[in-house]
Amino acid sequence: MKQALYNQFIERKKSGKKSFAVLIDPDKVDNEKIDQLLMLSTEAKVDYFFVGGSLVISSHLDECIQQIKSSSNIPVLLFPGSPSQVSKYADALLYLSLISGRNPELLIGQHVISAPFVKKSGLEIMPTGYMVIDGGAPTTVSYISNATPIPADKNEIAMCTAMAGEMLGMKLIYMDAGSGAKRAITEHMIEKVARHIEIPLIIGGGITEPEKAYLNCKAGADVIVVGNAIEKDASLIKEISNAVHSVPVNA
Ligand code: 1GP
Repeated sequence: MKQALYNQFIERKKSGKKSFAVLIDPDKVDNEKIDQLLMLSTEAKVDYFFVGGSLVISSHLDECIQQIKSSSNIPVLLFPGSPSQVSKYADALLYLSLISGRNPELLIGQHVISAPFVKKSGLEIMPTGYMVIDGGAPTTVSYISNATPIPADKNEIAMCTAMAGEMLGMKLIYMDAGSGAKRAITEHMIEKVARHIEIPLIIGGGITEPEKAYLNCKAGADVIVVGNAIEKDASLIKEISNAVHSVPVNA
């Protein structure tokens, strides 16, 4: 199995380097917008593109990724809302299991159905324990997943869920307050989880300011994901990227 990008995640974690991922939802961007995001992201030294969304109604996932790959070297990781969002043009797949929920379909059911197709894609597979944290309002992910999010102040539940995910063999933990969350995940929760796992920790959902991204990293996040805020104001790419990359390596 391919492991190049995951090895990079591990190397970066070991050296204390924080990463910034721009989330692109193919439903929300046209060709012109993709070009603008590519230009700004390259300039700002963005580390990864995450591509996907809870719905992805349109059928231009492949074209969207091809466009990104044709003019940028930034790795593209699929962040799929469903098994239909697998594209061989990406570099890797965040192979999500919703470990914070109790919906068997999203823990293992859909994986079983799509396994031959996913394997055939040739993508680098990154087993990811996906945890939805209450962000103050129902988000698309909480509705679609039909699973109760972890309450925002239940740090111990988040910690134990992430620990269980790691011991079950997950290679990454992704804690998500959901796209456009009213409240991003607290630093307390991030700190608690980060202290109890060794695998890289991805944090996203409702991050709208560089300061918040910085504090999240200081609390233990290894990768910060921002989508919604950037769709509204693309100049944030540079500001958030600078903030994430300015975190001291021993933080
Ligand atoms: C959502 O974590 C991502 O799944 C990013 O959230 O769109 O709120 O930045 P935002």
